[in-house]
Amino acid sequence: MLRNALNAMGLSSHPRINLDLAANAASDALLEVVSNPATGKAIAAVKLDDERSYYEAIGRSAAAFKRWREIPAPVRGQVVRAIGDEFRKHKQSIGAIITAEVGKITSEAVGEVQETIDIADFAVGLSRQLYGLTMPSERPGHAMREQWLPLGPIGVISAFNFPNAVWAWNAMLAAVCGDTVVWKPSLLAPLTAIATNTIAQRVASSWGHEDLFTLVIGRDEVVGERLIADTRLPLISATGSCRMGKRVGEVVAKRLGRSLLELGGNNAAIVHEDADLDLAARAILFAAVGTCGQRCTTTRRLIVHEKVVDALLSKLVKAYSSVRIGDPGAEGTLVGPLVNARAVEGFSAAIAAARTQGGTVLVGGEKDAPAGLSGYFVQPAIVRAPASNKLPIANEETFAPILYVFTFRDPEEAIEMQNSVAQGLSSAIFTRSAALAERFLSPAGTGSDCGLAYVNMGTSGAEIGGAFGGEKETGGGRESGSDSWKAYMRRQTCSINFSGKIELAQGIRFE
Ligand code: UN1
Repeated sequence: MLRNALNAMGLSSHPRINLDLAANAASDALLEVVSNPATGKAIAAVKLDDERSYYEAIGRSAAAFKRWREIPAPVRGQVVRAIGDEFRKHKQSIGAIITAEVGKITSEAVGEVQETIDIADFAVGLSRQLYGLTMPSERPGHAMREQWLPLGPIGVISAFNFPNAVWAWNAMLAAVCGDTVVWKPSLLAPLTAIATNTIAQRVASSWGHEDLFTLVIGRDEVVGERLIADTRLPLISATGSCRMGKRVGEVVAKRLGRSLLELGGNNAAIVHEDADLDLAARAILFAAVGTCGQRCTTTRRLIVHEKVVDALLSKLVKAYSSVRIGDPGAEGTLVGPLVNARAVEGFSAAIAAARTQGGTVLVGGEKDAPAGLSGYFVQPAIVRAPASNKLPIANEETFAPILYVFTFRDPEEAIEMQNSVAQGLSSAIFTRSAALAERFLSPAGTGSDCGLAYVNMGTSGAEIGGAFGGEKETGGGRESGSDSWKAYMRRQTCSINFSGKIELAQGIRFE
């Protein structure tokens, strides 16, 4: 499957990928063995960057930036349009690599590539809309405006769980903004990164633009730490854990660079007494177990009105019991494996902690490899908090399918519980009441404290058109749609004196 997908994209003999050496590559420090999470078996070895190749890569990207910024933005948009078309062509093949490498089920893997195509389309339109403002000057015979200029080579750090689309959120916008991109992907998903970057750069090269998209793959000590400290990169956009984001934020701030952080979430859905429970159960199921609970937007906490908690839970437990867990590449599978053994350990440790803290596991919670598979499978779990509503483990983001259930009586209490965690990425409310929904979205900022707030929808599955990201320990950055592009440009305020006289602002006389 992997070989076929690479062949279909003309990548079977890529110098970084070795499909035969997988088994004995572990001893070479500059080779990373990639495993299939569904089988636990090695599927490829990937060549890593060392210090020298890292420096060269950034140098090439910095040189390419100087050429690329001279290309008018709408013409840059045409290159991005061609890149989007190429991803359309290879959607299934890239999806197959994502499935093989991180265990995402086919429809979600292909859906991720669709997200890349969507953001490419968005970026093409944007390439004619990088609008600045004009503003009236207080001085006669003066004009004022602001313009947005290319920023530089941009460093992008991405996580394993969206190994294709998160790069695209950054790279497609950066490209129309006149920036080049240096990408450090997760070491758990280098094959997707190689395929993705090669496809994009192949198109750019065919338009005469070398080194727009550069890949640096390596260990944190060799590549990651250098990248975040590198003053040649004015912006580092990082998606991943809060722990990683704190390190990136600290190092980039020290050199007074810019960082755009999209970090962990501990997302809750509030279900009111008047909610459509069938609709809520369906939405929550996807949000909680989709991608095997490994989205930053996964629903991790349910806050349910005490009058409907039993009814909702019985629907959910039934749905959880019938969800097909298995080979992520097989039709009908809804839940694939976790990404690696460490993730399984994290899952089991959280379930054990929940039990110790008085939680009741209503369904799932076991390690469980389906017949014929030896990978990192678990049964998605629902854990009911004790009557005290206290379950400290629920304050942590365990990157696995565990849904903690709390109850409330008073709608204000529900919002307070929803906002009580350290992260602030995504949130949802299920209700038929316009008043309760609007209260949740209150313009005073007293509702959800998250970057994403949904009504009658699960917490995951954002469209690319909106700005994506969150507050508090989620890092504050916004990627993807809306005006996120501004992060990839520098703003210049221009004042022009055409009066033939010198006039000072604020009425100052200096004669
Ligand atoms: C992530 O998990 O890092 O909203 C990104 C969603 C997807 C993106 C998730 N569009 O669930």
